[in-house]
Amino acid sequence: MLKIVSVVLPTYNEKANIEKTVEKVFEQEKNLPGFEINVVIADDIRSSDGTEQIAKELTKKNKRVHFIKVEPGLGVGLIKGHQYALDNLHPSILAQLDADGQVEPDVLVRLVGAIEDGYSLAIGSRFVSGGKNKLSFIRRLFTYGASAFFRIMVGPCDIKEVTNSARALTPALFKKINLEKLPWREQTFIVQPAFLHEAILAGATYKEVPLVFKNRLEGYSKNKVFNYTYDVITYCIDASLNKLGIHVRFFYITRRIKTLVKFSLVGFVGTMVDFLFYKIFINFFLLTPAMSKGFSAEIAIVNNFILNNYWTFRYRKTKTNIWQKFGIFNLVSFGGLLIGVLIVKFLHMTYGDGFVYPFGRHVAYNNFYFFATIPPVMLWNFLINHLVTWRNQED
Ligand SMILES: Nc1nc2c(ncn2[C@@H]2O[C@H](COP(=O)(O)OP(=O)(O)OP(=O)(O)O)[C@@H](O)[C@H]2O)c(=O)[nH]1
Ligand SMILES: [Mg+2]
Repeated sequence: MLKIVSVVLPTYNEKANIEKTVEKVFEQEKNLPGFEINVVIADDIRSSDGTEQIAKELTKKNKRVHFIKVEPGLGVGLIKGHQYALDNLHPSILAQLDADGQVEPDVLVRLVGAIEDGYSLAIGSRFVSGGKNKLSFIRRLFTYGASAFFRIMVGPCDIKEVTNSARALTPALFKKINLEKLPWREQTFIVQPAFLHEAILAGATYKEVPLVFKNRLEGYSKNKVFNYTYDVITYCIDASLNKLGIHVRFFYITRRIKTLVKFSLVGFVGTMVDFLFYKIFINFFLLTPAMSKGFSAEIAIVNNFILNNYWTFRYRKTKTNIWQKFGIFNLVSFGGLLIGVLIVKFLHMTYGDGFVYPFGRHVAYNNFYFFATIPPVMLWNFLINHLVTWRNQED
């Protein structure tokens, strides 16, 4: 009796790649004596490019190709794909690969080999001998950074590759994984490192096998590197809090309030810029604190506009062009600027120019005037930009 290895191929608009990938996966069978390959294509319901039609044709031509339609998200594709295989195909090994031809399917032979050697989890890796990462500099930096951060914060230290999907595992291990804790329904690639983490908590014995990752054959990337970075950082913090016995669902919460977190970070950077110029205007141009605050606040406004437009609210669809947005941003931020100037003016008039001497250092009063403006101005800025400048106008 041949043993079955099921290979899940998650797809989201992969019409140009799916046929070729399936063909290449089946080609591996000759190098897997004793095994029969079954493919499960888990196509995202948002796929609109005809992937479904091509995949369905493939299922007609080959009974060992299976097709399911799944809710949005890479994690949903992978998990539902494995669940389908377990329910319908009696697999001895569960495997998964990208469907875009980036990874040569011959990695399947090495993944299956590791499971045959007794490991319960095999990880395709660009970082072991024979592995290669042929992506752009930014992508390589991300892969490396994510891996380092994951190993330090979450561990184990000896896993080198945490952010790709080429893996194989035993059904027994899959069933032990706590899907309640795994954020597999989130629309992000975080399922890649998170799945590893949960598998290890479930007692996985693992081995990395070499993998060459090149640029995708056709189609476009669904990987949003900046969002993914954010998710990796918050997931790792969450996991290390868990290790300390603190269960606050940090990952989920920070995902829900992501816009606010980004906006606050921009606000923080803007405040540094504001403060820097405030001090320059006071100390080098000898302007009054209130006037310095007026100029420095305007510089910070430009800084914040650029960061918010190209980062915080990048994916918002608005009907206004960039100059209109900049105009509105300035107009509403002017409220914040005015609040800041008035607070500084009031405090300066009340307390004048003086110094305090904490720890033997002298600190000018005008520093405190500046910091007193931060909370009210931030509150004003967030509310007004949330409600006006970047209001979603998709309809
Ligand atoms: N079902 C499903 N599949 C997805 C989703 N996002 C990505 N995929 C598939 O998962 C695989 C990996 O996605 P890619 O967009 O190639 O991500 P990547 O390989 O990190 O990025 P590139 O290097 O630019 O290709 C591909 O086969 C995609 O079609 C999704 O939301 N749902
Ligand atoms: Mg890809």
